[in-house]
Amino acid sequence: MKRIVTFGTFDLFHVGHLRILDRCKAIGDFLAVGLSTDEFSFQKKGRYPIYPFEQRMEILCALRVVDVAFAEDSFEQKRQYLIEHKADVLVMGEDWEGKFDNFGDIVQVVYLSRTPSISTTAIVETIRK
Ligand code: C2G
Repeated sequence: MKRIVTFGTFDLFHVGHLRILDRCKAIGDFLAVGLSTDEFSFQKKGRYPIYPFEQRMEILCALRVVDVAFAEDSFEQKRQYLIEHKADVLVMGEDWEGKFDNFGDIVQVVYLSRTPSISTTAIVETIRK
């Protein structure tokens, strides 16, 4: 049972999110997703998500490829999350390339290419116009 863990805000869920989750699941047998809380998202991005945590959680848990999702409150707790969820592999989009290599002592760290030309920020801008 190869356990994959990934993290994200997954706001305004789009195919870029779906594809990386699909690719995470294809690497192993069990996928646990750390979902950024609203507060943590604010710390990361300087704005609150459009969809509140509960709705982002509901969408994630409805996906066939997601086996479990949990709250991600901070970067500082990431090692603890990985241990708690018995991660074998930490997978992140390439925008995080290198940022999580320090967990290489407990998990394999994999960075996957992002889906081009789609992002929550771009969607928000388009809607605003
Ligand atoms: N992603 C992607 N392609 C896109 C957009 C996003 O592959 N077009 C990936 C990101 O690389 C990330 C995941 O989808 O791995 C979730 O993206 P976000 O919700 O933007 O998550 P982020 O803000 O990067 O949070 O501790 C890590 C953070 O919680 C990651």
